[in-house]
Amino acid sequence: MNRIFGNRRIVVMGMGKTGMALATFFKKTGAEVVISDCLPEDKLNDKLKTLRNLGISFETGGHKERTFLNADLVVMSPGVNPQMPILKKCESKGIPVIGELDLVAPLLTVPIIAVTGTNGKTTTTTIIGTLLRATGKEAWIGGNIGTPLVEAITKTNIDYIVAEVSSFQLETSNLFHPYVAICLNIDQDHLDRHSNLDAYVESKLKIAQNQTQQDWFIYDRDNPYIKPGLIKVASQKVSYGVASSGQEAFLKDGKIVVCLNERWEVKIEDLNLIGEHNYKNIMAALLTMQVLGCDFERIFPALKQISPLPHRLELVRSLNGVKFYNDSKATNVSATIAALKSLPRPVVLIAGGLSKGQNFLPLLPYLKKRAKALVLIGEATAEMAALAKQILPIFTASDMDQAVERAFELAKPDADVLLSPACASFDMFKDYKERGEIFKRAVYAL
Ligand code: UMA
Repeated sequence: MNRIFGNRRIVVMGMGKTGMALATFFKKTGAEVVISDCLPEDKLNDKLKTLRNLGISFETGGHKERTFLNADLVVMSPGVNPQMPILKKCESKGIPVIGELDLVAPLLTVPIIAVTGTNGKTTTTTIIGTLLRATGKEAWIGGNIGTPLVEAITKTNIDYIVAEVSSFQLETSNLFHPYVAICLNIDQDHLDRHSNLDAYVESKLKIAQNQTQQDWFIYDRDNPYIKPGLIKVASQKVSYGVASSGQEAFLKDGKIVVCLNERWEVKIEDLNLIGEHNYKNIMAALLTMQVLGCDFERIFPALKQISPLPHRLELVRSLNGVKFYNDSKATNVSATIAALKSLPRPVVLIAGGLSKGQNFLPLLPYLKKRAKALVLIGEATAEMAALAKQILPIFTASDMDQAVERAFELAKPDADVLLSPACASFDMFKDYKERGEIFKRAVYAL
């Protein structure tokens, strides 16, 4: 590693989780590293303390041209838009600008199982990692799920890397090459970063761009956006979906059936995860297990134990016959539709936040069928209210406490309360986790 990076001047862009991990990695290789962030110093105090302790140079309050044009290599965090003029200028001067995936691709030597898709990435990545561990394999689980992939480079004695990868990471990747690539589903999201839906779909399908006949591509055959891109996928394609017409995974008579190499059947009543979207996530995971030649006898007990991750259709509490579900991770329309389809009773839906340029129209038929009322919070309130007001009663709330109190009153006695915002959280909260925690606190305060 020293030979590759030692004495080279590397600029890392962004002081988030990825940037901090990248800078730490480069420092250890002996490179001359500078980490640059657009935020002012007083917003980065903890990070700066860490960087000082590690002896890593930094700049704050903007990305200075002199710093960047003096570099031998620039590595971006996923949240950085690769179209930024300063990056284009670096490229025009012959300075390579890469993302995290292309940094790690040549340095990782164990097979990679990579999971992308609009929704369900974290759940599926976790299921695959958990099931692999249940079969005695050493699986490193990380990526967009929260532990930057660069940290896997220094791990030893691992059999597989199970990585969640986002469209932001894939957009800037040219070298990333997973052995098993999984594309769960694609629907509109992040249209504030990707120029349009086609560009978003294209980024997602880059997960398979370097795969060959020796590799595997597992995908949701029910998803209309994946199909047109399949022609470009060179690896062995395996699909899953709700209905069966002789394919390798499907739902039948209350069972998940997976039959790529051998026939595995799992009764959905044996599972803690609910909803068709979760059964499909499980199909993708079980297909991966069959590709890797794992033993069902060891997988099945572990699968039965898997529970929803926090903030994903998480049952918080039951009060006076009303159940409260926290689905704060639903940051786009299709995730909220999946939640509405999954719950058995009508709901009062708490939604809203930052729209990210989405079209909310596809929500309407599900609101009509499954929701008793809608309580709106955040910046998208007016837009969502204008669309839904013909269909169901609409209320607005200025904060989460008010939203929960109002929803509880409206839900009694025959409905449940679901927080599933269909929007990002950053207008009112630090992230979806904080939004979910504040919701839970409000529910327990009732
Ligand atoms: N920044 C700049 N210049 C810019 C843009 C950002 O300096 O032009 C700085 C910000 O001021 C901030 C830092 O960059 O200090 C943030 O970097 P980042 O947005 O890349 O965030 P990280 O903390 O590195 O987290 C990233 C992923 N975030 C995004 O892709 C936005 C995390 O996914 C991921 O867990 C982490 O790397 C580890 O791999 C989060 C996410 O929301 C959960 N992902 C999106 C999603 O899942 O939908 C894609």
